[in-house]
Amino acid sequence: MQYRFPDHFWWGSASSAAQAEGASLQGGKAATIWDHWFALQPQRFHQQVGPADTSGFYQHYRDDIALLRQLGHNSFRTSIAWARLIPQGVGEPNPEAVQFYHDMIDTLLANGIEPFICLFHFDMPLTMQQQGGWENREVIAAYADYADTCFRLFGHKVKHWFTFNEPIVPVEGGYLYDFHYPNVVDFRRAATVAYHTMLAHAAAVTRFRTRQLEGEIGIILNLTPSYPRSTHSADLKAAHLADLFFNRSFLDPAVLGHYPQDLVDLLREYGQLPASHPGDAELLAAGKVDLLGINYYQPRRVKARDSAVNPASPFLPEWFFDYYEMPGRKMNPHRGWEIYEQGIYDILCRLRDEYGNIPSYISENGMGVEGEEKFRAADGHIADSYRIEFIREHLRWLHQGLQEGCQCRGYHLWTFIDNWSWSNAYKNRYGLVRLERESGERRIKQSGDWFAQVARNNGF
Ligand code: BGP
Repeated sequence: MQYRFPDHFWWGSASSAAQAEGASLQGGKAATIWDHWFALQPQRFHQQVGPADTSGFYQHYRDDIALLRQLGHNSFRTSIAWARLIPQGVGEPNPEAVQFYHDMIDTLLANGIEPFICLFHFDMPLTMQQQGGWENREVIAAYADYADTCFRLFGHKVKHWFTFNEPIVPVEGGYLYDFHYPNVVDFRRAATVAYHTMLAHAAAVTRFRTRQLEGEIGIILNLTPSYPRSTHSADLKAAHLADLFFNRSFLDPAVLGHYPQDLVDLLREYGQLPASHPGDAELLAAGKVDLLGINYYQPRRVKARDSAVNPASPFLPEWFFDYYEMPGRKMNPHRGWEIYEQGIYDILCRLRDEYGNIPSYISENGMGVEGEEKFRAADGHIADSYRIEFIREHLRWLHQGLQEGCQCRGYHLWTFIDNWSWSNAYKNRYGLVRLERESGERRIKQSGDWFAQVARNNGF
């Protein structure tokens, strides 16, 4: 075997409550911002398919977990829905939800699959959003109580916890670029949301540690290596600033326990710094993670801006760089994203060299394909050899990182079954398993068989 992975390497996939469970207003669950936004503006969702229309994990979790086992998984990440567990955001947990999450976790464990549980995957309870969401500092305490409830209820079974999935995405989507509710475009409010999210993260980590549970706690960040067009100083500066906004704004507080000084200075200079309170720095310092999840899809290629900024335009990170389409870059023809496998290795080496070689794992990586039914073979299964190649090439670079001393403990694919994805709904299929939306039938794709073999052999 050419690529052998370390013993106990985590092989699996990731999913999220809002994208898989369905039963969006059943079992005592209250609405999230997704239910609300869909009711307000269904036309903003691909083919007007909303958050109720999932693969139905809430009902089918037993069969789906049996499938995970067939796919060779020894670990699986999903999230708990805050609005299911504590429907009004604060208060006593909903007994039906407690039962469901216990059953789900127990079923995973009984199948030899380690549950990796994330506490927040873009699904803000509507009641919390109506109180200002992450702009309101009081939501921090509500979230910390919710997190603590999860640790109390499930902490003796779950050993891998994550406070947030891609915390920058609700900031970008909700407060900068208009692709999540509440569709605000205002950098200072975005910065406040980002800051409060990290305070909430740190508060949850503190609560976890107070309980002295066996296990570890981390955060999942979507890291996008920023590559400059050239080595000219203006391009290097552009890449440095893009990295500061999109990576280090979360990576530094999560791993080092404080914000990068140059980010703080820059935001202060432009009047965009969020308000802080005494004690915040100490809280953030206590929130350093044990483990970092890395979601990697594509890099960010940037160059110095071609034209001066119009100072009347809203302040955005793009005041400091332009995007750059590198000639000859490899594209995913079915999703419009660049494929750059070495990015995974570059991230791991950076964590080794600049972030104390913090233990990490790849918490998401995957290939979205629009119109995937055109790859259906005569016998009806999806012959997705492109996905096999995508995964294999990323694993090669991950393996190279391991050879060079990086501490990467696993690889989770996005995702195990085609799922509903935010405003893209079912536009891009990512699964190892095909979901037939009409019948609900599940059918393992070619990549699923291949992945199972890799996981069982611990290499390829
Ligand atoms: C990540 C999210 C996932 C999933 C994935 C694919 O950012 O953590 O929840 O949505 O992206 O995204 P899309 O379906 O939009 O291609």
